[in-house]
Amino acid sequence: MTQSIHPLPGPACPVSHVDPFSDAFLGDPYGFHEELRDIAPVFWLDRYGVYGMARHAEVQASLMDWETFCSGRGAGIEDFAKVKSWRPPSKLLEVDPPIHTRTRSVMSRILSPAAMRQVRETFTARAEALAETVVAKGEIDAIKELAEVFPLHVFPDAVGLGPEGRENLLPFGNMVFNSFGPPNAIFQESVANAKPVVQWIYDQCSRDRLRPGGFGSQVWDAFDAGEIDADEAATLVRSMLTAGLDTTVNGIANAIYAFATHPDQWRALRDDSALIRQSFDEVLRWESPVQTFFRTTTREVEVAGTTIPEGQKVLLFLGAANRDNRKFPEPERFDIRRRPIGHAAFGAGIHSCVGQLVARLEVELILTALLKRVDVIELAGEPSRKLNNTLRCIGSLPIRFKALAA
Ligand code: OVV
Repeated sequence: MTQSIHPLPGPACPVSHVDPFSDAFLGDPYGFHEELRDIAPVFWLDRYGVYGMARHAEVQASLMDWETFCSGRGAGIEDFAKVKSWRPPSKLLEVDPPIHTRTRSVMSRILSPAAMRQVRETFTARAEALAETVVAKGEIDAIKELAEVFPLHVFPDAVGLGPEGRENLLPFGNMVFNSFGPPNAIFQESVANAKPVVQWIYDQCSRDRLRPGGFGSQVWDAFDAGEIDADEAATLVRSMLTAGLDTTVNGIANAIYAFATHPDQWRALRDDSALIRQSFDEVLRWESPVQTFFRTTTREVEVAGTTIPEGQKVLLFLGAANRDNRKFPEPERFDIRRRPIGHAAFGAGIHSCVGQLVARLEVELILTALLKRVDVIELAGEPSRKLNNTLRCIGSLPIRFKALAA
């Protein structure tokens, strides 16, 4: 319905008039995803003048080929080669090798398996205490009282922030994730909401604000060691504060939503708690918190028969790739026994999520703590959506816990 073959000269691929940043698309993307996957492996989104890919094979291949599909010209819709970034670019997300190789190695060391073992005990105690509280309440808004509470407690503590001002973190992240899309009303509103908090975020990135030994302070240790410069250090701390909260809040929210709407899957998890970790991969596949990222072509490249010129923005639909039946049979089924190897929710290749061990730990511990106490999770009302240009967010999620017999 929204496709036509573009008359030459123009992109040598089918054209879609779909607006992937419209309220309709963001509110319920899955029908649109199917349409985009079915058009062709590569299509042109004429609303924005960008290419798109929504099938798993092409999304995955493009993520892996960082030399052709670069990040240094921005992971959003704007090409940094043509327009100046609205914020100082990330030294992690929005750079290519060789800079990226250096900054990435610092971040992956700080967020390594060994680091997770160090924070695990503290995170566990907080997950247990929170689960105790919310299960005792019985009925909660799982966004405000659970999904936001846990990451906002444990992650800023681990980074080493002070106790004040943490309410600034979510509006800031929400704004940045909106900024990867066009400057639509969703973005504008989030900018208005985040205006008062931007300076606070930047202030937290300096060394004297960060508790010695925390993740943030360890970034500054890499500065001392001469691995990165001071600007890179501050910006890497900013990356933690930008990418580490809204993502995990929605990862937890989507997990609760998935289990509340699939009682058989919660039962399956209760029967076999060894499935906890892999069940989060299925949550990520089924409702990917990060739905899209852009890349920019560094050269003319042929993809599945379509020639994309140099300097083109390409929108990669991670969430659509994760529901591609060419890769995952019956993709709309949430099934924790599936091993969704190769899902694209954390990206792939050199830019694959560097914080994913933190996200995995947080969700594992929350699910473990709930599993001990909860017989049934169910919706206690209609959830509402919160629209974001990049993230799949839930605004409110009324949940009822039926406690296990003591
Ligand atoms: C993956 C991600 C999302 C948002 C911001 C950043 C990274 C950053 O590095 O600033």
